[in-house]
Amino acid sequence: MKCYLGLGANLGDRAQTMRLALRQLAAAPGVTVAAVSALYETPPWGKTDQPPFLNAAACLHTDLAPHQLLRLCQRIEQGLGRQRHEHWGPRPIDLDLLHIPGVTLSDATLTLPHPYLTQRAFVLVPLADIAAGEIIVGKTVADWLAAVGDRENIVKTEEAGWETL
Ligand code: A4P
Ligand code: MG
Repeated sequence: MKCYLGLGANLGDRAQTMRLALRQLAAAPGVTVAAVSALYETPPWGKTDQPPFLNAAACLHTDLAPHQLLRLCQRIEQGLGRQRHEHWGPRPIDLDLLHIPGVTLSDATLTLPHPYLTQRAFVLVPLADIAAGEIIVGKTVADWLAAVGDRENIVKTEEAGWETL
């Protein structure tokens, strides 16, 4: 199964923590990191009185079921210092399952596609690097991106080779 993952960070050494998260995913049994976007500096969305984020997207190939992959991501978040849960608040790392082609579900722990995905430039800009033609909720990522506001505030960083695992 293919899964598109969103990565975000706005505390600590953001790029390094995101790199470590990708490495840990790549090292996990049954997970391959197939593609990684550029790294983007993005203004905080939702709760705006917090530091700016770095955001990226990755494409994973995995044998894990969606909930197993979610639990793996949560273990990696915790290992990298994710602590208090403040909804939409600051965090050293956030790993979100954005989309698994062919899978639509919503239960107590997992909603796919990720809620707000189609409204968030900080998700769509990196996702378009690796999945512009992927259809999510009836439209391509490129089409959702063309329709979303505040794209101009999403700035590609010069972290050359940041995704080198
Ligand atoms: N959950 C349900 N569906 C999913 C999914 N598809 N992927 C549940 C991951 N988790 C999912 O998430 C809370 C619960 O969501 C989990 O227990 C899981 O079972 P969390 O990561 O613990 O908490 P959170 O991140 O504060 O909440 P939430 O709703 O996931 O927030 P978001 O949507 O991740 O937004 N601005 C910028 N520029 N960049 C950002 O990355 N991120 C946020 C957080 C706000 N503003 C931002 C950014
Ligand atoms: Mg989250």
